[in-house]
Amino acid sequence: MAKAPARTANSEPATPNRERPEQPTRYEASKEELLDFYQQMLLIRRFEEKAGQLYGLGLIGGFCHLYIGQEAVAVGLQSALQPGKDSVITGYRDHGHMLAYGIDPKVIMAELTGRAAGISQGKGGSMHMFSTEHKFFGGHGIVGAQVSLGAGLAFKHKYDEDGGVCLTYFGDGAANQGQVYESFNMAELWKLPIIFVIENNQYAMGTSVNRASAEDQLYKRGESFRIPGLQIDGMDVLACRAAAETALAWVRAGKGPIILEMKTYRYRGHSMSDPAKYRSREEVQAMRDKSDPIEALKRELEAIGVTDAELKATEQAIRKVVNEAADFAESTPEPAPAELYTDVLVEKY
Ligand SMILES: Cc1ncc(C[n+]2csc(CCOP(=O)(O)OP(=O)(O)O)c2C)c(N)n1
Ligand SMILES: [Mg+2]
Repeated sequence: MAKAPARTANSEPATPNRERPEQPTRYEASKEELLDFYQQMLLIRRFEEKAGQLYGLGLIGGFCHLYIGQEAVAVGLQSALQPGKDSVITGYRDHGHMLAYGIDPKVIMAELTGRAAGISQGKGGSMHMFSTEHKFFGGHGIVGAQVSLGAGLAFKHKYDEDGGVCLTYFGDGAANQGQVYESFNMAELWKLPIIFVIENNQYAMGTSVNRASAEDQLYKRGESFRIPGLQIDGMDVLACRAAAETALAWVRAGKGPIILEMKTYRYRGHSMSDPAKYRSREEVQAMRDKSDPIEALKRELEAIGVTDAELKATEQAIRKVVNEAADFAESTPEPAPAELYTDVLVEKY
């Protein structure tokens, strides 16, 4: 592993990092890529709607945080990653990130309903899903904790010299957590290959970002650590993809971490048990009407000649996948009682 640059007391760092990445322009996607982005975002939307229904029916217990409205972020960013090489970690609002990674909707839905066939054997639920095979490291319920863990994953990439980059997602609320800044410091000091993705969906539970953040331009939060930041339209999947390209090029060139502030919006409450009284229906409706990432991409597809029939066929195919996932999640068995004592760490380490 490359050594950190030497520093002397009271001196400027040996490698001043004042270079700035250029603000990315929109990604120029082929028709196939546009269709792929559309399908992936629609899959997340319909999956989450179905999860909301199953929760309402009492088939999903515990917490359930839906990603509806934010689909462009996970799809745009993760489409630029190299599978099997790069890693991803996020908080509890994690179903969309898993779907964007191509993980089978059936095992995600079965985890939500607590079944043995679920991706965490039915013992993790909504907030604790992992797929080490896909280098997806959760799924974490402690706000901000995944940022430090993400720095650890990035350290591992650097230590192993495997060329991988860790995409570490966290929210606007988490951005005020102390350990985020300890992680920023270490990440820049050691030039770790990490992209800090702040999903600024405007709210942390019932608190708006402007009410909770002294500096609400969150892309600037790395300034005193010399970490550059970019503010990106998180409702535009092509802007998200372009941001990923810029950030990956920066990090893979060995320039250390970068922050992406993705301006996005969640349509549903914080979790399924949130009546969302802290904002007006009009605010949510205006976002849906003006900025919906899926509707915007649909218009682009129509403009390049994709027919109504093709779009309808896509919608039907996705509904089928989601219905099959839900049927599977309802019918596959729960873990056997003896499984209560497996997959539990009891040794000292
Ligand atoms: C350390 C810690 N403090 C508080 C909570 C309770 N909590 C759960 S989610 C949340 C809000 C986080 O909001 P944000 O980071 O914006 O993410 P979002 O839910 O919007 O995706 C809070 C305060 C927690 N889980 N962990
Ligand atoms: Mg938030």
